[in-house]
This record gives sequence, C-alpha cells and structure tokens, in this order.
Amino acid sequence: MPELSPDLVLSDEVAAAREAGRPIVALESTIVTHGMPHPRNLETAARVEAIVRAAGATPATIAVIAGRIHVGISPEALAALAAKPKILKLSRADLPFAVATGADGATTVAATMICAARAGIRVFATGGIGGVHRGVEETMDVSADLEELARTPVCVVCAGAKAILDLPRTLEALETRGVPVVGYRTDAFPAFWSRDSGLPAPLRLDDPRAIAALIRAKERLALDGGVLVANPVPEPAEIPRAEIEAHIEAAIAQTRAAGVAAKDVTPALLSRLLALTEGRSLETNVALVENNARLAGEIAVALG
Ligand code: PSU
Ligand code: MN
Repeated sequence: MPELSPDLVLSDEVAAAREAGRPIVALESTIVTHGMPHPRNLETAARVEAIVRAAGATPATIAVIAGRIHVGISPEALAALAAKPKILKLSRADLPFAVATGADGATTVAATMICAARAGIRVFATGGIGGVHRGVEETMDVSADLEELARTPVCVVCAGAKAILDLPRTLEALETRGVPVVGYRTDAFPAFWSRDSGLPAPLRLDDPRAIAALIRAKERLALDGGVLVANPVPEPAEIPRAEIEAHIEAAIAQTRAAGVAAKDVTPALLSRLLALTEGRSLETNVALVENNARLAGEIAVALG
C-alpha cells in the first residue's frame, strides 16, 4: 500500500477498511457547508453516510480541520462543520493554503477528488459537479472540477452538472479533457434538479458492474483522470426543466446584479433558488445526493 501524506488523517473506520481492502466511498463537505442550509445539511450528510454503509461500503466524508485533511470525520466534527457560517470553500488552489495556515475548510468536488486519490479511494458521491458557467465569454468562470476530472483518477457519481451552468459547453469541456461521461440507465444527460437536460449523455451503462469494468479498463490503459457517472434524480423528486429554468434565469440575474463573483457564485445561486422554489430545490437536492450515494456504494462494491 502506498505511503500516506502526513497531512492526511484517516478515521479508524476508513483506516480499517483501507487495510482490509474493503470498498470506500468518498463524500464531499462543500455541499454540507455551502450547498444546503442548517440543519438539513447535517441530517443529509448523516443519512448519506448510512446509505453508503447499507450498500456495503465505508463512507469517508472529507474536510480540512485545523490544517489536517480528514478522510472520514466523526459525527461531532461533522456537526461542528455543518453549523459553521463562515468556513472556507476549498478547491485545488486553496487546499495547500488551508493546510499551511492550519485553517478549517470544506472541500469541493475538485479538492475532494484530490484527497480521495491521495487516500487510495476510487469512488466519490456528490450532488452535481461544477462546470462552465453561463456568460463564460465575459467572466471566464469555469469550475476547477472539470480540470480535476481530467487529471485525477476518481469515479465521481453525480446527478449531472448543475442546471445553473452552460450545459452544452460543460459537456464539450469534458469531452475535450477526455473524461468519460456515463449516463446511468439513461440516454439523456441529467441536469441536477431535472432528469433530462435536453442533451444526450455521451455514454450509457445500466449496471454498477459495467461501470466498475470501465474504471478498471481505464486504469489498465493508464489513462489519466476520472470517470463521471451521471445518475438522474428519482422521478418523484424531480423539478422538470421547463419549471426550474425560469427560476434559474431569475437567480442568475439577481446574483449578477448583486455583483457576486468567483467562488461565491455557485453557493449564491443555490441559495437564491431555494428561496425562488420555496424550498423545493432543497428537497430535490437531498433526494439526488442520497440516490448518488447508493449508486456510488454499489460501484465501490463491484470494484472490490
Ligand atoms: N453540488 C451541490 N451543492 C454544492 C456543490 C455541488 O449539490 O454545493 C459544490 C461542489 O462542491 C462543487 C462546487 O465542487 O459546488 C462547485 O463550485 P465552483 O462552481 O465554484 O467550482
Ligand atoms: Mn468558478
């Protein structure tokens, strides 16, 4: 087993699973601190861990606490993070800063992928990845999640890219970067709150074992980067595209008018949408994260 970086702290449960070669699923913390309001964020994080366990894998929620990268955190530490109003949002660029300064921080998809890979974890469940933002021509706002998917070998299970993004350009960027994008039991690329973005999923697989086989083939071929599995939100919880789009346009107009930029854009849009949909977007978000945790657990088990 490769030597671990001294900046990583594995929970006892994750360390034991790693020693025994049992399946592990990484979980991110930005969705907890910046993606959902308290206390639903904490309830969801706890339930997502339980779902991974029920699928036969060990959950490893990842966050930086006092400059150390925790892979698997205690319920108490998770509760403290979830209640912190001003915690840092850490992407690739911010991770060494948080470690060097002894800060607390929540890891995005990009930073969680890095930490998972350093701990030998190959599967990761989240809500939706970041991507190319609408208006990219002016802002050049492209999430570091895309670059990370191109370089770090972790399978990311999501409900597609967030519909607040420019989805055609997000898919183009993934293709350019050589990231396999797999629709799970769907021909349509899902759009987070909606099951169908109106764009085709580039690839399709219908079985966790088939996804495990794709991951293994990619490893044998020594291809860099991750695999993106796009798992549509369960039907009863979805907000159809036609319905959410008007709210998205309003949320983007409001955050632009307020001068929101850089890493505040995604959290600000999510919280505007929560208000505009009168809480419905949060119910959908919870349902899709749970659904992704289950599939990630199944993929991790199939990978062995
Ligand atoms: N998905 C959610 N809620 C979130 C995020 C994703 O359901 O809060 C977070 C993820 O951590 C993702 C980040 O990596 O938003 C993207 O932020 P940005 O667009 O600034 O890269
Ligand atoms: Mn950005």
